[in-house]
Amino acid sequence: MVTFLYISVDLGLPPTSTHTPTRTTTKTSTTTATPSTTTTLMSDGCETADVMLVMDSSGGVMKENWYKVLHFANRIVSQFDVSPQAVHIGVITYASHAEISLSLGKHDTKNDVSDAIDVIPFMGGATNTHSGFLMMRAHFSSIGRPNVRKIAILITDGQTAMPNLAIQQASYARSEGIQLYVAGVDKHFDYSEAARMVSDKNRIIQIETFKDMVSPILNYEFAVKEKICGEDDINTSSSLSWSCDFEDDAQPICDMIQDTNTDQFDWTRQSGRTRSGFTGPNKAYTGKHYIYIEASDPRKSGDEAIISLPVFNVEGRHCLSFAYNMYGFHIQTLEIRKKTHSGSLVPLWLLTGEQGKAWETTEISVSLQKQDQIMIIAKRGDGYSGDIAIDNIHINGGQCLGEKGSADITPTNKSPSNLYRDGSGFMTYTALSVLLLVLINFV
Ligand SMILES: [Ca+2]
Ligand SMILES: [Ca+2]
Repeated sequence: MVTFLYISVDLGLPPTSTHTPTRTTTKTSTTTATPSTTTTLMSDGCETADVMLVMDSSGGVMKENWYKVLHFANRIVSQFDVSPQAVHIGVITYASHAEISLSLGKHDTKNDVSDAIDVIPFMGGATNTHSGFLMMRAHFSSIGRPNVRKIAILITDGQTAMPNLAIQQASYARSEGIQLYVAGVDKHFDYSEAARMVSDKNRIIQIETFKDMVSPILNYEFAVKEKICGEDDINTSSSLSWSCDFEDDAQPICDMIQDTNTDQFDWTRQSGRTRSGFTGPNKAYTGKHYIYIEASDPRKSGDEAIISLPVFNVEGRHCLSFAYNMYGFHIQTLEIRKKTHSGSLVPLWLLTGEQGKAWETTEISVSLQKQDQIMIIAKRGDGYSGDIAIDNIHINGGQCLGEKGSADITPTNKSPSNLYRDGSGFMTYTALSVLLLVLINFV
């Protein structure tokens, strides 16, 4: 029997306004104290929230990794106060098509949610991330609680089948007040695509391998929680202002600390180019000196060098920025982690593979508790052409500059209106998807 149901979702129409109720607006409202109706509803806190996990179950993930994805999903759930009054959890699973694996708020306790997640079957098929997003938006719209923060976390290994559609759906989701985060795993994860889905690159969590996702040492679920819930410490920070440009001969690595226990080698201070050709920078980013990992003999694949910033004993939101050079055939990984007072490792940032000949810069939002320490880890790849360098490290109290001014990134290839103008087929496609969703879920 086919029942006709009307879902009041704007499933295809382009947002009418270019201004969307995102965290940027919220921040403005907290500082200027002129909240509009929309912004007051969008609390950055995590006590009450509707959280949807959107999980990629495509063939690329592979069945043997699926249980790791489920385990990771449960580790994320463990970070929230699941109850009827506080946090509701829902799960969308997708591959060629999307399914509601767990209705938002269906279960009242973490244990029940966890049991439901444990038995979600692997799908296999194409990576139609846009279908997952479409279903997520429809689900939020139909049973999301009004006036409650809406959070969607995409867990994917990347390579979306139709990137433009996925980016467009992400943009619609954001315009509907859904705060989107992406946890990307494995080497095929497309960072630049994810960056176009989220409003701020700090909402991307990169995970090197499926194994790391469930590592007993690395706590990616803390990183996810920090990115989502740390937003409520946005107005707390310190007057910390620390930097190191490696120029002082008396204190060549400032007060940074080389690891001597858990890694295989040390960072080297250098001026000019590095020892091997076709890898490493030609000169420092600032001044004459920088530090780098020398990938030549005797280094082996997987060797790590860890250097830490001092313990600053400060609390709240801080911004870490630095320049990095990752040039060479065998470039492996540069990573930033936070070691907490309890010894837990929280991954904050990760970059894998060659990034070009030039120095690049980045800034990372970091939420600090007293005793927390920031670690910089470089891993050597499969050959000598893998020198990784850093320079001009800064950490300051407060938000990152990019965050302060960040607006949602609109899709750059095609604006939604353009897609409509030149793609009548897309309209049909969207309409069909909606009909399909209605039939699959409500009949
Ligand atoms: Ca060392
Ligand atoms: Ca320098």
